[in-house]
Amino acid sequence: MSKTIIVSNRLPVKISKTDGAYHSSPSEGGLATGLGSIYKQGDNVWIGWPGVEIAEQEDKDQVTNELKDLSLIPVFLDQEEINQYYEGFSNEVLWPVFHYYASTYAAYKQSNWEYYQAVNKKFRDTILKVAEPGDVIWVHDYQLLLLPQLVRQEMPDVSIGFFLHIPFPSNEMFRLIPWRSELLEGMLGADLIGFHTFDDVRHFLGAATRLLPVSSNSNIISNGERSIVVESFPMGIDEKKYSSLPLQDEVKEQIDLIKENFQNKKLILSIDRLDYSKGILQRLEAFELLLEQCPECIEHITLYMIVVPSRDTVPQYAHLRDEIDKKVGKINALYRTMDWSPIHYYYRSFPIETLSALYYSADVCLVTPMRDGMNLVSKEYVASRINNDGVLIMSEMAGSSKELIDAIIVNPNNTGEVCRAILQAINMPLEEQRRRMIPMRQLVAKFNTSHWVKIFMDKLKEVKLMQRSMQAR
Ligand code: GDG
Repeated sequence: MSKTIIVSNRLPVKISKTDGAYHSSPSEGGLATGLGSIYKQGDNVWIGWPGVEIAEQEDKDQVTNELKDLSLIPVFLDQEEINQYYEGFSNEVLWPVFHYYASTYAAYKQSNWEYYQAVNKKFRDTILKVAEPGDVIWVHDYQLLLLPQLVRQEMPDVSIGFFLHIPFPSNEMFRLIPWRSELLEGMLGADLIGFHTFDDVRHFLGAATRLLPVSSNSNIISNGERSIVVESFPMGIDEKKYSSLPLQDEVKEQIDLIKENFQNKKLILSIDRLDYSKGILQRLEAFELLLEQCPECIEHITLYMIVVPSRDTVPQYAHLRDEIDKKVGKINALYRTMDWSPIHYYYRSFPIETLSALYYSADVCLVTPMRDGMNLVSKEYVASRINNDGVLIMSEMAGSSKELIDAIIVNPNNTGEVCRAILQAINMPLEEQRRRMIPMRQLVAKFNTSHWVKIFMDKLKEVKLMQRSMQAR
C-alpha cells in the first residue's frame, strides 16, 4: 500500500515545555488545515522541524514518540542550523531575492549555503527512512529547494511534487544568487513543480531554460532524462470555516463588542506577519495622506492594524518593527482627539475567533503587500463577508489579485492611489459592494484548500503516468 509523505520546514504543531515535559498542540495555519485531510489518513505522514531547539536525546525521543501518534515525524535542528539554514540562507537570501528585495536585504554567505545544503540532506535522510518506491512525496516551500533532487538521486522512480508558497522572481533577480543553478537543479528533481500564479511559472521556465542545459515545450521541461511539468495551482482557504465562524456565539459576542466600540466609524482592517514584503510602512503613509487630505475622515475612520510577530530576532525585522512603532506613534500623536484614535495597533497574534469577528466587522480590508506569493488574509476576509458587503483593497503585487479581480486593485507604491482607494471604499454604495463581493465569495468557496490539494495530487498522478508511458516507448 503506497503512502503520501508531506515535507515542509515546519511541522503543523506548536511544541511547548511544561513541568519538564514537551507537549504539542495543533497550529492553525492554512497549510496545516489544507493538508490535514491527507497526512492523517492511513500510513501517510508529515515530516518537518518541530519549531524549537531540543538538545537532549531523551527529550528528542519523547517528542518523537508523542508526534508519532499524530502521524508527524520530526527533523531536529540545532541552534547553528537554525541560524544558518533557516535565518541565514532561507530568510536572508531566498526570501529577499524572491520578493525582489535583493539589493536591500540579501546577504550571500558561503557558510549559510553550506548549512542549507546540509539541512536539506538531513530532511532527505529522514525521508529515506520511511519512503518506499510507490510512495508520493510532496515537498513544500523555499527552505527545501534542494530536496526533490536529493531524494530523486536515491529513489529514481518515486513520485515527487514540489510547491513554492512565495513568488518565483524574474530571472534578472533570480540569477543574482551565486548558487542559482544548484537551486534550480534541486527543484527539477520533482515530477511536478507548482506555483501560485502563471507569472511564477513563466519566471521559473525562463530561469531554468536560461541557466541550465534544459529545453522546454510549453510548460514541460526536459533535462535529457525526465520531463518535469510546471504549473500554477492558486492556493485556497478553508472557506467553510471562515464563513461559519461568525455564526458562533463566542465570535458573535466579539462582533457586538466591536460594533459598540466603533460606533459610527468606518473600520479599516490590516493584518500581516511582520515583514518588509507586506508593505506595512507604505500602507501607513497612505493612511497618513488620507488624514491630511480628508478633514471629514477625522473621527470617522479607524485603521485596525494587527502585525503578527515574526522573525524579529533578525535585525532587519527588528528595525522594521521600530519604524512601524514610530510611524503609528507619529500619526496618532498628530491626529488623535479626546475620544478617537486613528490607528489601533497591535503587535501580537490573536485567536482565530477574534480574527473572524474583525473580518466580519471591518468595512474595508486593506491588503497592500509589495510582493506576496498568494495572500490568504484577503481570501479569509472575503469568506467572512456572509452578508456580501465590505470592500477589499488589494495590491496588484499579490498572487490573490489575479483571482480577486472585483477588489479595488492598487499599486502599493502609489501612495496617492492607495489613499484614493480608501476614500472610494468608505464611500462605496452597498449595491456596488455586493456586486463586487458576491463573485469573489463564490470564487473563494469553490477554489478552497481541498480543491487545491486535489488538483495538485491529481496532476502529480497524471504526470507520473505520462512519464511512465514515455519510458515504455
Ligand atoms: C506565505 C506566503 C501565501 C495572521 N494573523 C493571525 C493569524 N494569521 C494568519 C492568517 C493567514 C496567515 O496567518 C497568513 O497567511 P498569508 O498568506 O497572508 O501570508 P504568509 O504568512 O506570508 O504566507 C503567502 C501563503 O504562504 C500560503 O501559500 O499566501 O503569499 O507569503 O491564514 O489568518 N492567525 C491567527 N492569529 C493571528 O493573529 N490565528
